Amino acid sequence: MMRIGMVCYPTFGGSGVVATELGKALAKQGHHVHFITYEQPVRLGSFHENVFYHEVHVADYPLFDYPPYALILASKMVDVVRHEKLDLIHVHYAIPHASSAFLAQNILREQGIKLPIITTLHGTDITLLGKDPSFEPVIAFAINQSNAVTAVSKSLQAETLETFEVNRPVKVIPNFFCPSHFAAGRNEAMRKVYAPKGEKLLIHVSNFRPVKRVLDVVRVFAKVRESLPAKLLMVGDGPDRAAVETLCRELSICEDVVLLGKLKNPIEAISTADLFVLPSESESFGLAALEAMAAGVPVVASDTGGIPEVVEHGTSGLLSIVGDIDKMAENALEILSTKERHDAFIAGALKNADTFRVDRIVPQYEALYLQLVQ
Ligand code: GMT
Repeated sequence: MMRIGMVCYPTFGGSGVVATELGKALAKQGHHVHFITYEQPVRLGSFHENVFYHEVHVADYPLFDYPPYALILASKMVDVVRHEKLDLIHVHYAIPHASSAFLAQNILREQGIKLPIITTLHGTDITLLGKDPSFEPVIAFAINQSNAVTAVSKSLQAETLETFEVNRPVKVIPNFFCPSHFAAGRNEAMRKVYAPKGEKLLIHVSNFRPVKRVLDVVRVFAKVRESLPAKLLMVGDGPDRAAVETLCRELSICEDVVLLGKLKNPIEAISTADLFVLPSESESFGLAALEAMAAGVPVVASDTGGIPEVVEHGTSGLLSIVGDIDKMAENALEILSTKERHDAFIAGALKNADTFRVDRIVPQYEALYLQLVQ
């Protein structure tokens, strides 16, 4: 049994979801998992054996326009490691977690306590923010100080090595899904609500940031809708939501587009759909696409970053270059063209997703932890 600290963003982002599911899976194996973050992670749920949650309280002090979260987090890590006797800390998303962990590690070393750190890179911590000169020196340093570094795809591994002078191996451990979350199958009752006349149901799930190209989702849908009765569910919220609403009005398709906002469990919504649309500008992995595949929902996505490592073109979905709306709509129509074709992609999605089952991936993290604590 190991005592593991898990540091992540508690929000709807994929990195927080991966950290939470990893922690839950490790706890089921008998390890003690201590989440350290500023809010309860959205997918943590209520009560799990061997799972503990330590909240980082950010002090509201008049001097601070920007409370120094990275420092408060480092102090909390020191406290939890000392009192819960943690064997290691696994941080998800380098900024600022890897640098806070480095600080905590050094403070603990002064006290005679060894703290191995594993940093998992998730994507925008490298591809967008990490490259920014306002973060780059600190992130490069913190990555190099971690005792082990993992990336969620080969594409992100390559980009990390191109972006930073990394002096240690970056191991690829892909993201995963838990089959038990998909056991309920297709939600026919909800399908009747959102596609009452048997329309094809397309879905998109994201944080509506520019990197997700949510306007492309709407444009692809509008083209699909010209050829067949269809509805679009959009799950999530973020900076581009208003632009989505405006575009739907301009295209006069509001009655066929439902913006559901943020959902704690998007799997229920994904499981009602016929097709998942992910036209991102860049995507280190595309956890939402994997969740769609695991629910038996084929994917139309852009051929970028780690997506082709997750969605097998021609098997679980169809990929095309970023921004090619016509091709994405054509791909969507091809998948949905006949029941036989759609069923073949559904079967392909389920088969393809199986490679990323929790029981295939989590042991890779466990093996890495064991190497570090020996
Ligand atoms: O930028 C995001 O989309 C959020 C970010 C996160 O913190 O969750 O997502 C990244 O990590 C996910 C989990 O590993 C990956 O599935 C996403 O592809 C990745 N996002 C990007 O690379 C844009």
